[in-house]
Amino acid sequence: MTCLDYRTAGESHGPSCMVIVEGMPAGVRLNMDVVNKELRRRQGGYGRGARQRIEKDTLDIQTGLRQSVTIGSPIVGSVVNKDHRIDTAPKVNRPRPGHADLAGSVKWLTTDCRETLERASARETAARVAAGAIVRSLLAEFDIQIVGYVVQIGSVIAQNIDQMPADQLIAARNSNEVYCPDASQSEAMIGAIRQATKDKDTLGGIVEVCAFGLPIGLGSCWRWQDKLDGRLMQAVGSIQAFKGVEIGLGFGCAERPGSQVHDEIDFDPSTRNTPGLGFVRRSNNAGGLEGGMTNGQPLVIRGVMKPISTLLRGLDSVNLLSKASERSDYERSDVCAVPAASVVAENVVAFEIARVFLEKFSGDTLTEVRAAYDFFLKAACRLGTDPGQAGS
Ligand code: EPS
Repeated sequence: MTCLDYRTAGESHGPSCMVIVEGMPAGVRLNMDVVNKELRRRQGGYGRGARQRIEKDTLDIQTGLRQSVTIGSPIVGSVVNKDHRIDTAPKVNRPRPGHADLAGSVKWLTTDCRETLERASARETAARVAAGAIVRSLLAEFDIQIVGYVVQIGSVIAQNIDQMPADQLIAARNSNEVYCPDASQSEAMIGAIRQATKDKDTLGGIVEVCAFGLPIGLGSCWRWQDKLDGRLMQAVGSIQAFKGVEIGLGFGCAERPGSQVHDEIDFDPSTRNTPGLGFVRRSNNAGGLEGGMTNGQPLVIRGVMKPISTLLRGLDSVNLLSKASERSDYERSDVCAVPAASVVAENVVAFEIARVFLEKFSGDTLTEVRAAYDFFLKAACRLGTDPGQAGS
């Protein structure tokens, strides 16, 4: 059986962005509406550039399905780039500080940054979103909901979104153009992006992803490679332009004593038959992860995106041919892509969750995955009432 995994390929102005998803169990009905809706959301958000008026992203799936249902073989899909002009696009010799231009050009021994920027471009995130959105058809079978949204743009910070249930978060986030569940701050966020546009500048921010309905025990503390917190940090931290990731209280843990950090445990028998198995917490500073494993609380992860490195006003740089000091090249770009990044973060988190879910509840078919899941929940529910039960 193949472990769930995915690869992406494609250049920003090449013919298409490609994705290959391997290890999806057979028997999952793929909801293409979800996939294409996520791709559309990724293209949106206030602050996007002119490229998004050219592209109309949808996923064309070529393999792995029969009558819209997975057969267990690799799923290959592509998103067409309407702005396909990689062979004629101009050379870029003045690297943009903050972009992959300089490091990539030196690494691949070229003075034309285009060769690096085409693949380094955040256009690649269309394929990542497609991969995450594909596996959401599996997660939906187990009522796992994952919601990504914006919590900060520039210095404007969302308030009062803790404790919102999934459906409320989704509705609030969808009500404005910056994908922020705190509608009272969304206008100020839009205003900040408008000001950055006037200043020929760019803006970053913070996105948050919350996952609901996760059973206890996804991930592992046995090997560092299997710890779910580390795996999520790589997934989110590898999104283009991300510079930091935190889980739950994150860096806020540093200033508090343990008594104000750790989430004390209660038992509520009325929630015994939920994925949390009745174990409830008075807070969720751990962000749903302890020891690299899910603990039955909502999983909360945040990532910070730096401002886009292509500024209309340019930045001081060096011409790679002459070594003379010059302003960096301007490539058409976004002023703020934080709302789009929240969609990317949501879907890369979805993929990692599907991956650990199938590690624990593995099976070639959805039927077997469901049987493993049901068996585990039943056994976990009996914990403490069935002496000597471990693994038996
Ligand atoms: C990007 C530069 C811009 C963005 C692009 C990311 O591309 P272009 O120069 O073609 O306008 O639009 O993002 C996307 C194309 C996308 O679909 O997200 C960059 O340099 O990273």
